[in-house]
Amino acid sequence: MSEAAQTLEGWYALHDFRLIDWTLWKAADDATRREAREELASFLAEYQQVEDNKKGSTATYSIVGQKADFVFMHLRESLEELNALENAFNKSIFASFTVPVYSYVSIVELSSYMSKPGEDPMQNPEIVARLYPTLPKAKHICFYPMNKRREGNDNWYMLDMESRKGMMRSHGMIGRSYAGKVKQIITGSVGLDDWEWGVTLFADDALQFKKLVYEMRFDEVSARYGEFGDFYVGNRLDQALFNDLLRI
Ligand code: 76R
Repeated sequence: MSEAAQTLEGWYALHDFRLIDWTLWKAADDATRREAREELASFLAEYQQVEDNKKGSTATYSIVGQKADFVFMHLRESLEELNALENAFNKSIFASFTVPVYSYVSIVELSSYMSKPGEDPMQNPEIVARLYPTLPKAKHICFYPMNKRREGNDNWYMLDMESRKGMMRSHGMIGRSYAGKVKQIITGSVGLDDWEWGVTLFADDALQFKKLVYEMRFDEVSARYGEFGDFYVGNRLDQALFNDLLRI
């Protein structure tokens, strides 16, 4: 058996993608729409408070294209909290104008491929900050799930540790060349959802998503072993922009 990579886990993550039923929303009377918006605003304020208290983080983005209209990406301390959050939202008036279209359950993950031997990672504030991140207020988000291939001669999980480390080093070097342009949050989902990882990228310039993902396609770990699900890309929705989106 090959040696499993050690992983560190932080907050649990829920990516909750929704469509808005515009026909229903437009048909609703003004009072219902107002109530729905006020309730939504109080949810967003509550999420902000959790973030201010460093008990989690929530990012809200509109999604471009027909796969969804918006996404909540929630990070919280437990699966129970994530479940409570989605249930509370589902009971809201605004939620009755939305249709859930995709969700992803995972946990913030750092793997040990690049870690320094002998160091206690939890004593390193940079690592702790990456496990419990406040999601960036970047203009754009890009999310997609992925696997590492397990087929024939291309089986990531049969490779020895040294080969995997070498490939992950090369992967990390490409990633680092995008420092300051793209922020990545890798969430692990083996045993939690249908794919092995969720990749969430944040950037102020959406073109950098294309540049980074394209460059990585030529790197062995992605070229040979990467399998990818659907991509979702979007624009940041703060309270005011969410309000604009819902204006009829
Ligand atoms: O954590 C670190 O910074 C160390 C280096 C590193 C690891 C261990 C790293 C760096 N990644 C790691 C792990 Mn990554 N990453 C992806 C994708 O589209 C594709 O081809 C792949 C999707 C992107 C775009 C990306 C970006 N990374 C992983 C893992 C877990 C693998 C495992 O455990 O087997 C996956 C699935 C994955 C996928 N990676 C970086 C980036 C970027 C931008 C960096 C640099 C981060 C930085 O230095 O701040």
